[in-house]
Amino acid sequence: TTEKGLELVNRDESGVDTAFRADVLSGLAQDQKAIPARWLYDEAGSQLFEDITRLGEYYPTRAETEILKERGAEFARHVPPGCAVVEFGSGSSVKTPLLLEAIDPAAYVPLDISGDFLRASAADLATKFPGLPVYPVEADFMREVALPEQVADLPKLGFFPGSTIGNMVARTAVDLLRNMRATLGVGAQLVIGLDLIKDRDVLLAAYDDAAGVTARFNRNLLTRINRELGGTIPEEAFEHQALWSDVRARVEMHLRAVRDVTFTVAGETFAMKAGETIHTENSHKFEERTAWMMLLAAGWLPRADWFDSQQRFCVMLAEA
Ligand code: AVJ
Repeated sequence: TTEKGLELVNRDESGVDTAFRADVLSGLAQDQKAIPARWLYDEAGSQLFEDITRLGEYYPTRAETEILKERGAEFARHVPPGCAVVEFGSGSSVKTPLLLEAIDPAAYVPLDISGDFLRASAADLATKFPGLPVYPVEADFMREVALPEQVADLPKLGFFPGSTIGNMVARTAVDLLRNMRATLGVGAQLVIGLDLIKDRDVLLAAYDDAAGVTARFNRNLLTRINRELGGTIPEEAFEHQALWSDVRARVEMHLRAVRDVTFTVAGETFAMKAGETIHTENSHKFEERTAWMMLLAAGWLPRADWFDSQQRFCVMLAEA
């Protein structure tokens, strides 16, 4: 175990992230090859995702920001005064201030597994809201997290924007929502952003933009594998693919081999036929009623929801 900032990453004697290697090797050994989406976000990948949020085709960030900006006063009416906002993830420099301004909380508690992101965004928030106590917690929020004792007696408001829940299959999403309830406690509220099912061409364009930024984001995973795991994947033999699965209500990202390929990763050999893919990300889309069902299944009672002016995105408020 070595320390990268405060973030604990397990590395072997040659410096390889052992969790990354295990996920890649087991993912490539499957019939339908698949690598968990979290590995898309190395430094280059995180920068490319930032670039994605500014693309004309990528509407979710703008739609959610519109809701947080325009409807803040309405959230505030549902939220008790002097609460602690607990954000699942380090927070974005745009969305988090919008929520904090709207509800004027007594404390802000960002939770993130990456100590580096956590400290950077906590410092940024502390400058923007000089009087607001900020208590960052480095933790895996997929599990129940012990909150700092300074917020023990405050009402809790969970914040989970960005339709990040859409990255998870139903079982994982419900497990997370249940654990959020355990973390926040009975009586807590949750503000959660969800992207909505819409015209297929609009969805696909958001994940396959004309400038090719999403393609670079997806293909960067191959670069990362080659660099960090000593891979020999011929990157030019793979193309970005975004597809809509109607039955699963999700956009899937894949890396598709355009010809037969053989390569090695961490000493193991893999072969793919032309047309075969590596599945790299799911982005589930919701309807109001499927979102309510998911929240109810996890023990959350939906109280209100808000949509952007074009009905592309939804922010829901639920109570534990
Ligand atoms: C950050 C997971 C919400 O699924 O829309 C954007 C990631 N992937 N373009 C999403 C992403 C490709 C994004 N989330």
